[in-house]
Amino acid sequence: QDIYKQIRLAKIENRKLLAILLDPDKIDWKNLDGLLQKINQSPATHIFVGGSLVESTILEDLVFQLKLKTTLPVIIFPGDPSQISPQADAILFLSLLSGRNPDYLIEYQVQAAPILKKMNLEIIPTGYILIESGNETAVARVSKTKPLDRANLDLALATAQAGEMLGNKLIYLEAGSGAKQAVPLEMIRLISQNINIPVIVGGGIVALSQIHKAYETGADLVVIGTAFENDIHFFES
Ligand code: 1GP
Repeated sequence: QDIYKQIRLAKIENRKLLAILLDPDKIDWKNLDGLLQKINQSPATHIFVGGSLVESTILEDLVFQLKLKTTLPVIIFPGDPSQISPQADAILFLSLLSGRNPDYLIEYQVQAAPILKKMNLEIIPTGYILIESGNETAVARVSKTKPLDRANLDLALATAQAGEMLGNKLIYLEAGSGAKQAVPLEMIRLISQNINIPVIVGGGIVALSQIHKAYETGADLVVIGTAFENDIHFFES
């Protein structure tokens, strides 16, 4: 329960959190040590591991290396129930609330439950909300769901509030990896002001200034994937 407690405490103390998202399919394995060194030097507070289409064996390998060579909590951010590693610290137990595909609302959770029950992973129920981003992202394609209209703030808020009422402990506002447009700042502001649980924001954030704006408007934790994947010096600029 510790990882969630820390996220919750950071929110209460207004300490902002930063996660680097590593997709085992996309990282440069030849330069893994260089990558891990950059992660250790970065301002990241968490590492998320996952992707839309990742094999469990290479996910295990990556989590093993991360636990060996970094001190940051490693949180699984799964694309499907095969992406579970007992070596990680926690898992975001996602429900794709923006979509109406029952597989991502309950079927995969049912498949994952007996596997997770045998492990010691901290489970963090997370309402996952995909926001339209100007391009089709892998999450939308793989989950076969339609993201929420980025202009419809009321619907996004109602979705986040329903997520909180269902008992989720986090709300993740996702534009999708490699999104052309990140989650709108007005949406982050409205949602963070009207729910009590921590808000994660990710997708299409490619500049440090965008990270700060997301924090200022109420994001508690920002996720950076592509920008760091493309440039391991990203946090130094
Ligand atoms: C995707 O929110 C994350 O799930 C990160 O997206 O790769 O665009 O940083 P980016």
